Amino acid sequence: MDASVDRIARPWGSRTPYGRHEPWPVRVDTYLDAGVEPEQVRRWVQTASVLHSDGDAMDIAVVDGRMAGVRGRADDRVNRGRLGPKDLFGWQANASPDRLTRPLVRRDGRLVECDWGTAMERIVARSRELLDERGPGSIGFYTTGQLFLEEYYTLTVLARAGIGTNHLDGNTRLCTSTAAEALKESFGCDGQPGSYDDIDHADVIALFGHNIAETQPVQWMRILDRLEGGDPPRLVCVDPRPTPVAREATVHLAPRGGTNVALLNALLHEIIRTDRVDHDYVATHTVGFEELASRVKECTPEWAAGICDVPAARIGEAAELLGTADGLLSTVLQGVYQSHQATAAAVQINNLHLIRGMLGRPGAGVLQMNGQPTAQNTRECGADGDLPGFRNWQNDSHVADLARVWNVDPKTIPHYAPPTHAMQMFRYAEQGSVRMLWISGTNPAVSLPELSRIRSILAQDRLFVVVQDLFLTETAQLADVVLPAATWGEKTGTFTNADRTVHLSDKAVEPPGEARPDLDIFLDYAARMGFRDKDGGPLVTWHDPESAFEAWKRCSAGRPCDYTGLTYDRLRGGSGIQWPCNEQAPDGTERLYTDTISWAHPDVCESYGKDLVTGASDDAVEYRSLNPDGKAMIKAAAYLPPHEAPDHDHPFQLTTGRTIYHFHTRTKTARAPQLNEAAPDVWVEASATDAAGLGLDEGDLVEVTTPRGALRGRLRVTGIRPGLLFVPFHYGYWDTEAGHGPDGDTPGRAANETTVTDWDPASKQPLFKTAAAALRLVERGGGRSAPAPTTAASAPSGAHAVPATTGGPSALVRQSADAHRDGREDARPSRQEDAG
Ligand SMILES: Nc1nc2c(c(=O)[nH]1)N[C@H]1C(S)=C(S)[C@@H](COP(=O)(O)OP(=O)(O)OC[C@H]3O[C@@H](n4cnc5c(=O)[nH]c(N)nc54)[C@H](O)[C@@H]3O)O[C@H]1N2
Ligand SMILES: Nc1nc2c(c(=O)[nH]1)N[C@H]1C(S)=C(S)[C@@H](COP(=O)(O)OP(=O)(O)OC[C@H]3O[C@@H](n4cnc5c(=O)[nH]c(N)nc54)[C@H](O)[C@@H]3O)O[C@H]1N2
Ligand SMILES: [Mo]
Repeated sequence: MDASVDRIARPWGSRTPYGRHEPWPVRVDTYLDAGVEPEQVRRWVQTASVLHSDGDAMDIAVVDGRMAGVRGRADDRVNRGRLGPKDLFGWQANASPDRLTRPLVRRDGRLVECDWGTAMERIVARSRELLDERGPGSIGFYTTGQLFLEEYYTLTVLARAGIGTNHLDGNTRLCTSTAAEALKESFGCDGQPGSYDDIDHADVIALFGHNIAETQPVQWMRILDRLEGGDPPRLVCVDPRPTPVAREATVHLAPRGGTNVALLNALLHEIIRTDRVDHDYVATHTVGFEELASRVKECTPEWAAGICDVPAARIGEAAELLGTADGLLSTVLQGVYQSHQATAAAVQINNLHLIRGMLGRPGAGVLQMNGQPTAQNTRECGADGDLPGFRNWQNDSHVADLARVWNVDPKTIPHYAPPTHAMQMFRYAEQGSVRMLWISGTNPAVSLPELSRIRSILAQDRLFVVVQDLFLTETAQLADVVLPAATWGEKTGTFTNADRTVHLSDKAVEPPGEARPDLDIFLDYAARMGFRDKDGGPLVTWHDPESAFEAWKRCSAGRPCDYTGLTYDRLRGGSGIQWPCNEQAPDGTERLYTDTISWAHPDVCESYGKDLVTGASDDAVEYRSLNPDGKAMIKAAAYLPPHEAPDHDHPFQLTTGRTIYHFHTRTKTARAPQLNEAAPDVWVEASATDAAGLGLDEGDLVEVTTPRGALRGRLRVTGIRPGLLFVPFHYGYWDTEAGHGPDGDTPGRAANETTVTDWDPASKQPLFKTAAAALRLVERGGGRSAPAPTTAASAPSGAHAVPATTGGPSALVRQSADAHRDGREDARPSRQEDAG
């Protein structure tokens, strides 16, 4: 297998087939800068990818104090040496010449450089002033799914117990708040039941609104390898676009946008009708089956076919596969989470597993996926507003326990109401009750819905905006203070992937200029603010990543996400380890719920649940009467149509999402040449039928308009379902010629100019996947093609000859079957002490 492969042209590399229940073979992917030979690399520094939630373990090659490449870690349970295109090339952004190197403060309307003392004192002065004049509710923190565990935990402590605000959330709200909510609704507590190893054992893998080929390419390699091996799994794909997953699927359902609940109810109907129910499992481990059975009684495939515009026979075929699988693995992501019935739909997938008894054994699992690399930590550390360690804000004994850990009075920790979700925090800023917003590691001026509104909120004089980032992003340009952060590769910390695998990420190189790790910035702020515990000692008692990790371990003790068995040393050298990891499970825990639904008991559960239609929180009494013994909860939901339906003026549905080569608002991937060139600008996907109907062709410049706004891009004709348009949301404004957003009458290119301010009632996740839109020609393409990749879901379907996406010599990546080539031995363990 030793070969060099153009990993832009062939994103998944070559195959290492394996059979069911066999171990996934190793394939080590290595990419080094031109001119650097493996022998020259003296230091390989251990880490994992921060460009998706897979946790692909890798080593950074360091040559002369600079990053010179990356190599997958053969010993890691997650990727066995493989890396995806973003993992391979994205690190180059770290050394981009336009990194922020000094703090900036706004003076006379302009951002000017200053020293750290000046910037921090300005933030401290404003914080004190607001605390005195308006109280803690005037300060909000909006963070990310991309920092490290130690940083989130510190931020949570200072925001909740230091400032005492309820306004703390992450962009995980836009990302996987529905994953968390669906797990709480079904199992009483967040925490991923399944394991990536289930891919090795499943005979049916069902992907719901999840383009895993592009968004977690290494796990897709694993599925592709199984498809070429003995006893391959059959795939069910629910996605309106012709993704690579759809192309490999035995059954592909391409529903009308926003109709997941109707489709799922029909699948549940069929499984119950054909009695593919595991009645023993249902009786022993669940409550609520009867209600589900009666709710879906009328939801026949024919009924759903009318709503979803999918043939009833195809729904029947999918139900047959799901109903007869002996090892069913389901994965769920944004096609489900970013819609109006997000939690209701995600919960139906949990129901499917519960009624079929498909949990807690190899090959039988559900992955309510994460998106961002460290989103799991945002959630477990409470930087999404929940209480740390999956504690229940409505349970006084949980609040008291947290107060004990922090040595504060329970009253100091706001728990009078649900935490403020991000969309609400921006609303408060718009209305003027939030007067300071500290934004770390996220770019809301591109990633939140309805950007004209977000820009106007952030630009208000009365709102003091702090932005902590690597670059002068669209958001940073609107800030009052900009703090230059050190990032992955330049700082040490841990993070946890979607299947609970904890990885250590060591510092490889020095950050540029005066940039500082986010942890140091938060610690500095806590010290300057003089936050105290109830005995007058410092509230934040740690001073570096490892001491922060130790503090977090104390907070996690006895909770589902128990880290007490982990240390930095244990995480160095070998594979990542799955939590809970403690005395009972010293090597970590592959799957949850192997015996019982352990965290749903009323005394221990993280949440008493919510009404899936209104989002209202249930209380302890309701929960106890529904679920006195702490079983899994089967919650039924009726289908409700999307809030915005196509009409005469806006005849299309519009959905937005990702391509394999770019990450979010592209602050990193646009600065990696191979990735940037593979998809340099925005495009608009439409079906051949719709293009022909409007007389449009590949490469035409088109305008997409919704009631909120418009964008322009070139047309790509694909096999997307007729009636639906797709726009990638990666393209903001910082790297356009103008360098700023849409001006006057000329629409911009950001997808979120068009999206709607609306969210799922239970998870509060905004709706990025359904809107009604119009499409029109602006200018003929004249033989040009859209700047969209040809390798994945945006592959052209028309007769038009479109040049294939390739990377050329600079995208050649070495693949090796031998884990111990390339001086691998030298790298273990790769310790931080070697730095120098
Ligand atoms: N290359 C790349 N990888 C990434 C990221 C990235 O930016 N780029 N981001 C990471 C993050 S943070 C996240 S959250 C994940 C997201 O990963 P995914 O959820 O896989 O990505 P999306 O493209 O947002 O959406 C997935 C699919 O949902 C489908 N869809 C749209 N509407 C519907 C619907 O109504 N029903 C159904 N069933 N499907 C629908 C779309 O056609 C799309 O193919 O990716 C992670 N990985
Ligand atoms: N239309 C539409 N909109 C969407 C989505 C969609 O599918 N469609 N998906 C949503 C989803 S799932 C997500 S996750 C969001 C993502 O949206 P964002 O979080 O806004 O996207 P990023 O570009 O990843 O922004 C992260 C920022 O953090 C900075 N950064 C990176 N590492 C560090 C670090 O170590 N420290 C600090 N301080 N900063 C750092 C980066 O430079 C970048 O500016 O977008 C959401 N918006
Ligand atoms: Mo995400």
